[in-house]
Amino acid sequence: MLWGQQTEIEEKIFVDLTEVMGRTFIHASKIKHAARKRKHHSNFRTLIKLLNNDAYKIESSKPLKNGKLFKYWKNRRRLFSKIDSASIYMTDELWFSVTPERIACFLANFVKACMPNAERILDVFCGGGGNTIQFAMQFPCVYGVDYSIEHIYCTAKNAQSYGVDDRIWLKRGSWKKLVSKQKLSKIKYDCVFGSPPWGGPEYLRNDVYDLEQHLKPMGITKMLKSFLKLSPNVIMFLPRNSDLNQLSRATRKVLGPFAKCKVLYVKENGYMKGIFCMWGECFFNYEPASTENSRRESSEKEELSSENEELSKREKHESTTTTKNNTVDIYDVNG
Ligand code: MGP
Repeated sequence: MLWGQQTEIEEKIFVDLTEVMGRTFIHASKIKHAARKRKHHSNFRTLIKLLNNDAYKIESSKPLKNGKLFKYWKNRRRLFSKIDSASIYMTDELWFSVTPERIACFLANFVKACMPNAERILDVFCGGGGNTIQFAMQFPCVYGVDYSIEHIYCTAKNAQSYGVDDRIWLKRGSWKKLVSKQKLSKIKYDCVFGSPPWGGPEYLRNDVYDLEQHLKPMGITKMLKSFLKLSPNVIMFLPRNSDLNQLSRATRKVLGPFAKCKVLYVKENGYMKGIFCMWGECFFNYEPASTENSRRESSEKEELSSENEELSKREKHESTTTTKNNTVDIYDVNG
């Protein structure tokens, strides 16, 4: 076959593939072009405005006007380490909901270790791209979905700043609708991840977070069911005070009486930030505990009980619900 012919065929395959994905997702590096092409749609007109105004760009040295966000702004370098050196874009909501970079990086590395041959990851609530970007550092195709066009815009811009926009495809849409209309099922995802809205910083108002009532856009049972429609390997980032009994019940209801959910408690700088809940054989079979890790884990557990009585109560509660199956681990992303 002549070189010219071969190129033509390869190009055709590439065009066909991008058309299939183009109908559902837009490539993060071509967001401007995609917005112009679809300008008859109001969401894309908004996107054009955001792009033209360079909206939501953070000036790292300028404190935010909204005083309630001050504590998040103070920790801005933990959210995006490039915030001083590159352009980072955030809405008010993203300040409190974006996954801090080290935590997102830890998760992406963990998933890579569990699934070294994985290629396609779906990030269901991509927000400002905290997780999407770190997944894209490890995997060739990362798909990000969000109900907000502003979030899609922020993810694309932040991904450009991290140099991974060529590995990211984005889609705006309500998760409920996308799942019920089977809009995402054409692609075979190796893993589906979601860090859903917890209801804002008030999520800590009650000692125990109700995963059926307060998680958006649906309770944990429905959410798990919807994720599993797209992949057998599912991960969610949930509040540190999540009701683990509800987690167990949801797991059994959706996957059967002997199903397991692995829970990783994640700390950053010694502070508990949230839990990663994992469903899927590959996450159970992964054996992270070198002797040093085990020692660190147990000393962290001790530190926890002396630090905070409520947390220590939850630890006991965890033991009864999940450590039976050796499925609760604690990691401090700072090592
Ligand atoms: P936090 O508990 O509001 O902050 O969020 P912090 O610094 O632990 O506050 P303190 O009051 O304990 O001092 C901790 C982390 O949880 C954030 O960095 C986000 O990654 C995550 N997070 C918080 N909220 C309110 C949400 C949310 O609504 N959705 C998602 N997906 N993540 C959230």
